[in-house]
Amino acid sequence: MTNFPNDFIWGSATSSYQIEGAHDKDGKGPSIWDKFCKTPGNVLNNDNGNIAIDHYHRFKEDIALLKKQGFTAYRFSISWARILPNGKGQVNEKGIEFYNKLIDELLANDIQPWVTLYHWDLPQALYESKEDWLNPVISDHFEEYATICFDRFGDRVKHWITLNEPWVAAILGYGQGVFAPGHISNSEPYLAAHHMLIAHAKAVNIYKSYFKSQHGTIGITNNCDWREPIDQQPKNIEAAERALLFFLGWFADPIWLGDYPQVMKDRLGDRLPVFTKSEKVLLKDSSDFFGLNHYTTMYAAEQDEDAEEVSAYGNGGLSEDQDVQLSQDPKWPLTDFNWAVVPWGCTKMLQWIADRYDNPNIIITENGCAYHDEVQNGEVHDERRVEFYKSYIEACDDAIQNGVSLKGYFAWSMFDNFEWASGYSQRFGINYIDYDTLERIPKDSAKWFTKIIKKHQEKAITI
Ligand code: PNW
Repeated sequence: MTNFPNDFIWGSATSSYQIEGAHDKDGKGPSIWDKFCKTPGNVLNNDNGNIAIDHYHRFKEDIALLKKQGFTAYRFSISWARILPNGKGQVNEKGIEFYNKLIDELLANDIQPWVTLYHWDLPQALYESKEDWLNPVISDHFEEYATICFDRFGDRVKHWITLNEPWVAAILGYGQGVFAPGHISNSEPYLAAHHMLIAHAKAVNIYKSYFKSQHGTIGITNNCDWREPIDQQPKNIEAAERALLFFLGWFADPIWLGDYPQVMKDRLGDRLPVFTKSEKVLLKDSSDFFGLNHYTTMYAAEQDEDAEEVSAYGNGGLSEDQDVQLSQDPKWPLTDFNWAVVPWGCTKMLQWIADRYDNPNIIITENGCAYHDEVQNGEVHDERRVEFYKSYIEACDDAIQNGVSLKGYFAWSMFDNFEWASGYSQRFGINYIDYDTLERIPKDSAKWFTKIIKKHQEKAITI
């Protein structure tokens, strides 16, 4: 905790479909996740977000908990289909009202809202009319939706995130088919991602052109796990670098450096769309901060032609395009989601971003872990989660010590919630949810955060 600046942002995060419930209340239209969950087998135990943790009705209680636990920032996302049930056209005033109440309640409790516009719940209507991420027209619809949000909420919201993890939406949604809308393809992810980047840039352009007087900041959040070369052979060092470029460079290079990484152009040929000159201009420097979601680390090696295709874990992207073989070190402890706990990978990830993108202001917008918790006498002693957070926050401290401009950290997640294809089987929360009663039970990790935040605030006052 020695190197965190006094104005460091300590927050926790959620997303609309994972917590809100009220899936068809007050005029909300269905999203691609409402639809995806209806097909048996798509989600473990055929769970869905119909009720989730019923945050829609319990948001006041939830904000009281944020306040009590000391958080001064809260990241949540807006459900596009709650604001525009058809994805475009008629605005649903009841949806606006919900987010107005949420934002006002946060501000009344001195908690800064960090608002994500798109956390994967695309209005189903756009999908059905084939105006989803595969169609270039989607960037106009996103711009329209974003404009409504800036216009209606921007007087009070000063921190915007356009897209959450376009890598996941593209690869898991349009490549591997494990997330909505469930497509399997080796070209659609590159097209969908291209349109996501353009949509992001257009929304930022509107914000900078017409909402300057709101004096807010806007950026994008990408996810990336660290790729450590399995040994020091040049071909494996190169493989690890290539994996990072296919993971994060894919989205960050167009924004910070002006175009897709050369290695992606070389390997993908015409499966990788090309930006026009004006799109490049719009994209360049279109993020006020570098939003990063980081969870784990894997070893990378050049794909051995003879080796059997091993995918310990589905986050390699379209690995055949990269020729990278991923693996875990058996010595690394695993979370119950099988993601390895490797804090030094976080330090290296932050350093890599600082080096490649000229030391931008980074905000970790998600970091966390899933463990199978148990309630004992009304308490949840999640020691492993406390250890996880301790070690990753120390890793952040190390990065700052080395000169990385890390400005904020959001824990994923404030609550146990609907963990996408894993349904309710995985618990990422620092607050436990009893899914029978929907009672919120603070875990030891939440109490640990309260102490850390307090300590930090005291330090800031005495200096
Ligand atoms: C993120 N991967 O998802 C999301 O932003 C959250 O909504 C989610 O609950 C959290 O992390 C935990 O999963 C990811 O395969 C999903 O690399 C998959 C991957 C990464 C992040």
